Amino acid sequence: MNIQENIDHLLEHLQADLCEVVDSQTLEALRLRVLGRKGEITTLMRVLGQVPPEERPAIGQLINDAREKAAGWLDTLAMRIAVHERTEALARETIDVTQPMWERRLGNLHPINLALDEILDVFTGMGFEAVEGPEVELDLYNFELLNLPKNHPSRDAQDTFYIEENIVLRTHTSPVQARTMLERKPPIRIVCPGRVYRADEFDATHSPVFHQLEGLMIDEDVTMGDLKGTLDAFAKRLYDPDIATRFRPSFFPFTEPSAEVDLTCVSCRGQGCRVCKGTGWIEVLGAGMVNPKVLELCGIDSQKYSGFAFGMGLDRIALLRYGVQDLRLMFEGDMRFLRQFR
Ligand code: 2U9
Repeated sequence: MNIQENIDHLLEHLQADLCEVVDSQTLEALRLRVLGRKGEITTLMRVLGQVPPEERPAIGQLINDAREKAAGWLDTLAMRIAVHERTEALARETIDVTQPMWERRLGNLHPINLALDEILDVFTGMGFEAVEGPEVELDLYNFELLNLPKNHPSRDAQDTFYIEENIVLRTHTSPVQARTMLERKPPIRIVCPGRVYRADEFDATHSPVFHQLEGLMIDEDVTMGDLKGTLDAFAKRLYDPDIATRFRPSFFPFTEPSAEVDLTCVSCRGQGCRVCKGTGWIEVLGAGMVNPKVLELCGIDSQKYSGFAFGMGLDRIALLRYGVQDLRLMFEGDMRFLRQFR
């Protein structure tokens, strides 16, 4: 084969191979095979040394022409492939802004805290301040100052968890009020939410750990009428203006007189239903005028000041609010249950 034939063959071969190229990588391999340092055209140039000197310029020109032709073809195809690859990449990277977002795993408040927040809103709106205190409490604050001396029969009813002889898990949030009375001077207007403990059975309506919110107001001339008005306004603001309150006589060592407080059944509006066992009323609160003995024990002059106090179980209110039948669901931490309260 003479050199011209070699060149023709090389170019034909290259044309055929260029037809098969689909991406920039294969094209780059082909460019190296033909134009690279050890490529086909460079190899041809080396043959030039064996050619008689008078023929060299012409043959050199042939090889140069072939190189330029090959380079031109390779460059043209390189440009086309680059455009094609860019178009494909853009199509692949297109974002469909109408696609739904990934679900964001945000947490939510526990139903008891949701109920508490609503209740706190009502009381803070009436000028009460929320105050918290320790869950591990001295016997003194949990019992003694609240007119529950040692061996008082009411202590048995509270099934206390003892840590030590004089240290208990608080059985109510009342010690927070006792501490506040010892620390501050009247007027006092506070609500005390928190976790409390009693050695109770764990069933659909009882738990050894539960939640209370208690309130205390102390000033000159505070009366049972103020208590009734406050709880009535509370019930109407929390639920609805047609919810009423009903006081029934009761007994607590820390209040005198004492009352159990019913609200119009929020489920049937007083018509009678399963929730209120047909009575039209639900028992939600306990309340009373602070026993003067408790005022004195907590350093407040019972001649000058009087006060009212009340207490409610937040768990029961949350159950009623969300139509949950079993208290245990509130404490099991089952995410399928808890995620419903968003
Ligand atoms: C002080 C003085 C008085 C707080 C009160 C109640 C009535 C009451 C219950 C409601 C449902 C407990 O969770 S429950 O079982 N509470 O009936 N609590 S008066 O009286 C106080 C508190 C502190 C210094």
